[in-house]
Amino acid sequence: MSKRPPRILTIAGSDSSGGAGIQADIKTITMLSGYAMTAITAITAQNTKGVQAAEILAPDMVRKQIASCIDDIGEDAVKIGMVGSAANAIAIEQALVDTGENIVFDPVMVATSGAPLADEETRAAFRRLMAFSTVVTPNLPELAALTGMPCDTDDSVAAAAQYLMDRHGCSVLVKGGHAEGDQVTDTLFSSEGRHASFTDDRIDTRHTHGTGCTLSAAIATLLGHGLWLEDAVRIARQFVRGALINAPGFGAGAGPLGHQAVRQNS
Ligand code: PXL
Repeated sequence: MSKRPPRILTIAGSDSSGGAGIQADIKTITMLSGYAMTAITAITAQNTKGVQAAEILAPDMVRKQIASCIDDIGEDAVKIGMVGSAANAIAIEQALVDTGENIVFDPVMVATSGAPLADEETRAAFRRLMAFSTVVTPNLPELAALTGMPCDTDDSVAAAAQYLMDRHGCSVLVKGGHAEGDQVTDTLFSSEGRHASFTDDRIDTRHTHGTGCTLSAAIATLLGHGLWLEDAVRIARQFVRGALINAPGFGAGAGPLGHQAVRQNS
C-alpha cells in the first residue's frame, strides 16, 4: 500500500472552465500529493471572459456533502472557498463545528472576471466562518470589505489584519497581488504573534484565473501534510508561481494556471 495521503476537503464552487473553484482545488491537492474530497456550494457556467450563469446549491445539500466525507473518510485539512450564500455559510459552520485545526478560509467575493460571488449578507456570515478558521486569506479588496477599513498603506493593511485577528482569533494571510508595483508581497499575520512577509517579482501575465483558489487549496494540503503555517504558505506561494509561469494561455480573457506542470522538488 502506498503512503497514506492527507485527506483534504474543499468546500467551494464549481468552475466549468476548470481554472478556479473546485476544479483548481482538486488539481492543486492532487499535485501536492493530497487526497481531494469536495462539497460543492454552487455550480457556475463560466470561462475566462466571465461568469455566464450560476446556481447556488441548497444548504442541506452542502451540509450533507461535508458530513458524508467527514463521517466516513475523515479529514486532515479543510479549505473553504466560494460559499454561494449566507445560508450555505451557516450550514458549513454547523457541519464543521467539531472539526479540529487546519481550516483555510478564502473569503471569495469577486471573481477575477469582476463578477460578484458574495452579497452583503454573505459577508456577514463570513465573520462566523473566520471564528473557527486557522487562517483566512483575503486579497486587499476583500480585507477592506471584511473590515470596513482602508487598506491602501502598509500601516492600514496591518491594522485591518490585526482587527480581524483580534475579533476572530484566526491568522490572516493578506495577498498583495492587487497592489501596484513590480513585486508582490503577501504578509502572514499569525495569531501566535509572528508576522512574516513573502516578496517575489511580479509575474507579468493576464492568466491569473484561480490563483486565490490554488493558493488556499495548497496551504490546506500542506497543513494536512503536517507543515507549520508559515512553511505551508511559503511552499504554497511557490506552487502558485510555478503554475502561473506554466499557464497554458487558454481563452480570450484571464486564463487558467498550469497546475499539471508543477512538479514537487523541481
Ligand atoms: O477565484 C475565485 C473563485 C472561486 N470560486 C469560483 C470561481 C472563482 C473565480 O472565478 O469561479 C467557483
